[in-house]
Amino acid sequence: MRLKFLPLGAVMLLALALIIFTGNLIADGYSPGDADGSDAVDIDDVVYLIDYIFTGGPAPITEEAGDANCSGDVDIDDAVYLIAFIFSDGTEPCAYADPSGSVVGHTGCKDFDGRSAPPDQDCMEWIYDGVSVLQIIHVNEGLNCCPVIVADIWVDGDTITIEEIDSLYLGGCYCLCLFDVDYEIVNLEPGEYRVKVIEPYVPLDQEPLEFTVDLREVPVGSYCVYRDFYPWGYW
Ligand SMILES: [Ca+2]
Ligand SMILES: [Ca+2]
Repeated sequence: MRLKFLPLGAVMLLALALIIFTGNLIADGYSPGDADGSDAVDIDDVVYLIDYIFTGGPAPITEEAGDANCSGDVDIDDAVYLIAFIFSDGTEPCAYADPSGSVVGHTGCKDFDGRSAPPDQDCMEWIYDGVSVLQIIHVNEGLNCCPVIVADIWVDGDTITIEEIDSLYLGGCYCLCLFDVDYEIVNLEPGEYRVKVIEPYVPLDQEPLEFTVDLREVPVGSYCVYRDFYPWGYW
């Protein structure tokens, strides 16, 4: 009843504020994983997603709310992700765990019979999946020719460092060789990164294999440095 006695301008202002407030809630009011829009991420969201995916139940309140793992679509992986989060202390919806890297494969000592990069090139080729996984191939990595191929890989802010370790200290041979080595870095957010490679057989006065790339704009690419000293360029 009191409202009746408010000046018309004040009433209109109040109404406008309510519209703006409610509009913002509709536009922005979702949380990743809160598929049913209850303001909580819990088992109900898992049930809701399963109902949507398998039995034609109602869709998540927004695509983003249902996409718990931020993969770009809503599927059973989101339900599995939520179950891990709720029951197994898994990662929060759309949060990135700490990035980490590892060696996932490598060639043997190369003989350059038809390979793309000639032996005087020291190259990094990369593919980013747009979400969290960066695959890097170090083409023509110089190492001991009887290697145990390992590397220390760490991500510090926007810098990715790959320190390749010379296995000679583990008992190698008296020769060097070129290899292609595959690395994988997971939980890496899209963004611009400085990639630094520390190579055991590149002297400090030589150009380092180091470059900057914005993975959002260049998810696939390569960067090479010319080398004319052993073990590069010797063929
Ligand atoms: Ca919910
Ligand atoms: Ca998803």
